[in-house]
Amino acid sequence: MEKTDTVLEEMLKNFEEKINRGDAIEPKDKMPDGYRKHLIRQMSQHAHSEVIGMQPEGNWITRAPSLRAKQILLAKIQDEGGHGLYLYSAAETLGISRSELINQLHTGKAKYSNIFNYPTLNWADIGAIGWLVDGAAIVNQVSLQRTSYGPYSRAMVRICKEESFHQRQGYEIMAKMMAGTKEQQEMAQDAMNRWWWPSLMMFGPHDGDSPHTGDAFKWKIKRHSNDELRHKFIDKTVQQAEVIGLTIPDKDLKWNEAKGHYDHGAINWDEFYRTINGNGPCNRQRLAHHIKVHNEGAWVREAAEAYRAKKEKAIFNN
Ligand code: FAQ
Repeated sequence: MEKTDTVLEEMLKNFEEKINRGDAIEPKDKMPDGYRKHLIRQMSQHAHSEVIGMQPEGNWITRAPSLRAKQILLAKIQDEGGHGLYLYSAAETLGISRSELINQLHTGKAKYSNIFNYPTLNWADIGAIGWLVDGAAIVNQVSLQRTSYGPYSRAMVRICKEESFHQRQGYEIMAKMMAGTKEQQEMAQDAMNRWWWPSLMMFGPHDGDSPHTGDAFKWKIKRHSNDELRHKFIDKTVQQAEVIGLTIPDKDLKWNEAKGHYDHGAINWDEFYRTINGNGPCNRQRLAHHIKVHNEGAWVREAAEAYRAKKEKAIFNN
């Protein structure tokens, strides 16, 4: 056996022992290339989702119905930008640069969540995003707090705290509209009808059709499967909808006593794959906007880099 093979085997053994003990893997630890690539893919897609997700909500900042609502929405969108930054920084610890991550987004190599390719047509959509989209994101991210990669899991702890505020502000908007006029109630129900199914798609394909789940479980990146988390989200959301008088747009939704959760109707996977492969209602608009703003911001990055280089020179010359 070659010496390099022995070193590699030893490295793999140490890594697997750590994973099996439930220890966190840290940036300077040796890790298999597959683990590193898997994380870069997932974490970068997660970061891109946070940042692209600012667009549908940003569309309503100037039209928020009150100063209070505008302040809350501004704070929420700013939080999402911050989440993107934590996640990009965490992904960079795996040895990829921010500019490469952004390049992968712009060239279509990296995905972002299906959900942000739908339009926000009225104020009720802002309620639906907070309640359903952030609600789904929390279920997924609470599980990821125990993911095996240290920087990712620590980012999740902080992000989850902020997401629960986001979910409540969305639910408050929906509850207010449901306590309002008939037109407001209809707007809220219409938003619910449009956002429900894409929110269920956020959890990814069914377990049997999810190519990455096997490795994700083996490496403890995922702690729960796509379907387990989807069910968790449905079970808690059905009750919240009932409290404020909204109807879940699924005639096949039924409590399953034996399984201890709701069974749901068929998800339109053609729509899901069409959307994540670039052909949803707003994909081109979302990406074009990101590219435009990124290019317009080049001077800010250049100025920040020049400032950093100047500081570094001053420190080393002293
Ligand atoms: N959208 O084998 P799997 C938020 C892709 S944050 C697009 O099951 P995996 C906060 C998947 O990438 C929301 N693509 O994959 C907010 C793969 O394609 P690839 C983002 C999806 O990774 C709120 C293929 O399908 N959260 O909302 C989606 O094991 C409001 C096969 O799938 C995260 O990213 C999808 N929904 O499981 C911000 C959480 N689902 O890469 C602003 C972290 C699957 O081979 C406003 N991510 N695909 O080309 C995860 O937990 C996982 O990556 C899953 C997918 C569960 C999303």
